Amino acid sequence: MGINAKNRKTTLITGITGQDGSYMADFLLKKGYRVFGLERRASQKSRENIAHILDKITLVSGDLLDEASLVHALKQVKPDEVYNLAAQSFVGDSWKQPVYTGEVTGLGVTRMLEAIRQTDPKIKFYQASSSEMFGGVKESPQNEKTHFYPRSPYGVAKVYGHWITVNYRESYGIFTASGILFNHESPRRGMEFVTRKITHTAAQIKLGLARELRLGNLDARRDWGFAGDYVEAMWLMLQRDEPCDYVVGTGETHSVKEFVEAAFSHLKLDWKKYVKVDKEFFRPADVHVLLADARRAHKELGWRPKVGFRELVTMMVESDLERVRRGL
Ligand code: NDP
Ligand code: GDR
Repeated sequence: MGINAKNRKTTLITGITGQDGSYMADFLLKKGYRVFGLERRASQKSRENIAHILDKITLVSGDLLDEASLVHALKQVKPDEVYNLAAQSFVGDSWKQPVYTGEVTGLGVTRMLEAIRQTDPKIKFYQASSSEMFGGVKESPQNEKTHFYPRSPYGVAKVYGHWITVNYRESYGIFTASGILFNHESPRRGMEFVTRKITHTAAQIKLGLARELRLGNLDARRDWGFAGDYVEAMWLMLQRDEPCDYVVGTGETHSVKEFVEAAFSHLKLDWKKYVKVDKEFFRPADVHVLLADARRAHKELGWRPKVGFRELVTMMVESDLERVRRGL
């Protein structure tokens, strides 16, 4: 790698056990960083996404609900950069747990920023903001100037997290960047999100282990990219001379139905025979269409997505086919 120990940067990643946290850890290890990950207490650890790098990273205990634990983690790790990727990230559950979602996904950001301010305000901070903040979109495509109109308790909490990130930059001069990322997926995506639910169930159907796939709104449209591409954009935001906020997405939008068609046709299955629309999976208020205008990220970060829609679907279906075959 050619980086001597003195010049090695240190990072603390919250949400390291999740999809993005694990890809970020892979990416920063390749860049030569010392990687620490914040892990919350649980009787059963969820380390599947980081199993392949456990010997290369250090896990420290902490929780976005507990500011003292964050101060303690920062004092222990002494990071140059913090990537705040932890959240209650499932939009559907945010109506069932609205206060909890606000505590973790919203106020959790303030707890981390306060911990940074008190410990070492030179630490650079990345906040995982979301296209869900655009919600009932006011213009299309959406860029950094588009008005927010969140449509879920999750989206509302993310708007708070975004503005408190801007506020700590403006109030205290802390280097904070908010990445407004559109949906990004991968074989490490949680099973409850629609893309993974589709690819995993389609693989089970192909192998005779499931008979149907129950979904909600098939007409919802999303700008879906590959998570492995998006962590690079997060890192690039913290390497700028001046902190700024960026929209990150592919600039293409597809419906849930199109995702289903692509996944089933890759397995040579007729999706219409297996997919059932079920009221249980509709939301009290949905986001109907999202589409990124990521020109600022192209221009200032030199970032562009590498994996396209079809390639992403194929990658996820093939991975799930292999997993289901192995009985996972
Ligand atoms: P995941 O749901 O896969 O990961 C969430 C992570 O947060 C897990 O590691 C989880 O730990 C951790 N976590 C949850 N609650 C707490 C807590 N109270 N204290 C500490 N850690 C906690 O999310 P993604 O990787 O998909 O997303 C990463 C971030 O990006 C999230 O903030 C999400 O809201 C945001 N985002 C995601 C997008 C996407 O399309 N993926 C798009 C835009 C924004 P555990 O393993 O213990 O549950
Ligand atoms: P989203 O992702 O809400 O965009 O949030 P999700 O995959 O959950 O839903 C996308 C769209 O699909 C529709 N849908 C279903 N969704 C789920 N989960 N299950 C179903 O059975 C189903 N049927 C239809 C939904 O109604 C919705 O319109 C993700 C998360 O990663 C957030 O954390 C992140 O901020 C945003 O992406 C950008």
